[in-house]
Amino acid sequence: MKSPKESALNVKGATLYIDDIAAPTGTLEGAVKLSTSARGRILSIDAAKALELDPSVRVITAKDVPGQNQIGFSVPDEVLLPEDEWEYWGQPIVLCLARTRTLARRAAALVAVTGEPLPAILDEREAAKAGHFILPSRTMRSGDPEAAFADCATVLSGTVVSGGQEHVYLETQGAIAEVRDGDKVFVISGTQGPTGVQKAIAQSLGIPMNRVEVEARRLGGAFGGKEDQAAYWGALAALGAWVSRRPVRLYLNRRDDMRATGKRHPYSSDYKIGMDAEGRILAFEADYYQNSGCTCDLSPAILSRTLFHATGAYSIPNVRVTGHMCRTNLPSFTAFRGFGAPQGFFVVESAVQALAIKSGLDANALRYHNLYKEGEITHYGMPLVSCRTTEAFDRLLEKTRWASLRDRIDDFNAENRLYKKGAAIIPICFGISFTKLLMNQAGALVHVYQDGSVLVSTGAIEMGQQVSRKIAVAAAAALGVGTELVSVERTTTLTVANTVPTAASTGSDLNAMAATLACEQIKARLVAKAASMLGAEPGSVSIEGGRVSVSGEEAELGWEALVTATYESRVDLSAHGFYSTPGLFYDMTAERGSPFAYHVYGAACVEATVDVLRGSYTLDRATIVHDMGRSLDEKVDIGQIEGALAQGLGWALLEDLQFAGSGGVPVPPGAPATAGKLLADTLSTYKLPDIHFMPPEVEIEFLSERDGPSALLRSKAIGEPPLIYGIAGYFAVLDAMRAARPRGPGLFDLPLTPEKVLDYIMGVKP
Ligand code: LUZ
Ligand code: MOS
Repeated sequence: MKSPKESALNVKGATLYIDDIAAPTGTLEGAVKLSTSARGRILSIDAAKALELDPSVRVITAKDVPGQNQIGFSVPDEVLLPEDEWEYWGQPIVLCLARTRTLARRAAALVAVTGEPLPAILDEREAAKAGHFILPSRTMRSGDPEAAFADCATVLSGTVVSGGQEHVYLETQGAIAEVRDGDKVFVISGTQGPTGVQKAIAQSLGIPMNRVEVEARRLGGAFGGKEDQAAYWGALAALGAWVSRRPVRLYLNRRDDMRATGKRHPYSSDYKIGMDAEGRILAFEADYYQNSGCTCDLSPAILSRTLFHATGAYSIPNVRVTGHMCRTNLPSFTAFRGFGAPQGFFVVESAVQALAIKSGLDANALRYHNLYKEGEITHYGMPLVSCRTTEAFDRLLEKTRWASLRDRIDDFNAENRLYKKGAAIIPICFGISFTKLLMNQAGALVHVYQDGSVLVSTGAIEMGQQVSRKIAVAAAAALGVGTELVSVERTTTLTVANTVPTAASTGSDLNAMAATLACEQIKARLVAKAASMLGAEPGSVSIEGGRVSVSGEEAELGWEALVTATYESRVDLSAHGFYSTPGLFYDMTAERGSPFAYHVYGAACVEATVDVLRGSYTLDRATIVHDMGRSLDEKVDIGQIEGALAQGLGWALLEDLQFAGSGGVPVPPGAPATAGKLLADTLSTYKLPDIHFMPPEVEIEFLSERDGPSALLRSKAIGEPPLIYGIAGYFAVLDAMRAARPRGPGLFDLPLTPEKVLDYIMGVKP
């Protein structure tokens, strides 16, 4: 199989990103002035010094917004530029433009903002106590947990904490905006969702959407960070262009990006779990305190994914789970690969681990014993069809030779005092579809040109995940030609309208299906033409591999000749395809329904070694058994699993997102202005997983194909589910450090940094 075209071009540096695109003559570069305290009221903005710097300097404030100074769509709580108050450390207050980026940055530094400090809340529990919620809390329940707890032999409760995570997309946020023909706006945006950017621009400039074109060529990674939040930067660039009547490029440097933009939501959660004497988990309750940050953004959708995945891959008959969206004075937390599911998984896995510690049962046995089985119904009322958790777990036990691995680890730990080993298996069950019903739709536009070459446009954004490769595979299969004939175009609101973001792992599921539906229309016309040319019944004509056959016999008619003949007989060689995922429904009042097209299953084992004196650790091996249906491109899918594992391990173990002064108590007006400031805000201080951190051996096996619900050509979504495997890293390190200090308490506070490991081993109270 040929290597994916996009990645080859990327490696050669032939693909262009926002900062590489040659901007039109006269382009102004943008820079933002960020707030430097957690909350305050603007008293004055003095631009005099900035304007003296260079004649090209423009300083744009909230007063310059011609339409609504509002881009929040679920809840109108997100201003483009603040009129009155700023709500977090690092919020853009003004936009500066100048002929070079350096001048723009210097101008931003020279704008003097004076403000009156206001009290701020950084911590989600404090926000909850103060009643600061984005929206009312939400509960899902099934069975009767209270009654069930009374029947349990073991019941325990505890608290679980998980930190946020910076996206560290390779390409930071940015956009290039231009006013065309006096009243139209054209924007090249680094976004996962061009329609959202288009809407935000139309709303803030006060013009209809048909005068705004948004194009997204490709992104240097996004990971959820550009699902909603790219709209902000696109709208800000458009505002700059609208006001200055000059093209504007806004491209953030890493530090501004890390300070100003949202990240994965930190959570703090309370759980209660109970099991019977046989180790069957009977009841589970949890309250999730989501730190939503200062605006709504995608927080409700993320919270719903947490609640849907509250029981992980476990069948628990009695459940009550409640999520709280706590409004705080931190950047608005947002989508990040996994979208609330990792946070939910970590809570239930911590609860199961705590049960094992308390009861003395083997954690792995406890996990295995409680896996979802075929046909079982989730706490939101959806039966699991073709459920493969046990199959994946069994195969993993076999592949890792678990019993002897456990023995080897125990022997090693008995013989070594300075190093301890550990291992853990985490199963996954991940629902595929946007949790918001209306978002499960996609469109595509396909042209077959006279020479037989094919052009496909969809709403899918290429961000390194090779979605264009998958769409090419699907379109080629639908038309009956080789993939080399298919070119997948950049995404623009001009060719496909009203698109949803490329997100929720559904990019290829939805868009490749829309492209397929368009291709099928064109193919039917080609088949009809071939039938008339060959004097055959249309039903007997097939096109495959670029060859036309009648009743299985190859005809003297190739693809190119057929296309040309069809064109010459004045038949349309273009088609629009539209797909909406069938069979989805959900009753928000009853919290019951079938919100997902299907689930992805799998299991991962991670092995780790802890250095007892230092608290540092190495990851020795990861073994993954993953259900992905029939892969549309195995190399791409393996790459996606490896990348997701790295991000999951980074979140679980390494990436320490901390804000100054967030140790709980509210920040009074007189507090040091550093409160709320992101501590590690550059790549030299924010520690990321790298090749040395990753296990030297990562083995991935796919479960064989099986009938059951899936996406097109029996494939399954790949983007997010494998990120959950990173949690196995947490429990592997926990297992090893508990070998060093067996009677210590459970510790469920992610990321499990070496500092925490050492404190645990030394018995230092957290
Ligand atoms: N985005 C969204 C997502 O709007 N809804 C979802 O359910 C979702 N899931 C994962 C990632 N992004
Ligand atoms: Mo997302 S977390 O943009 O799928």
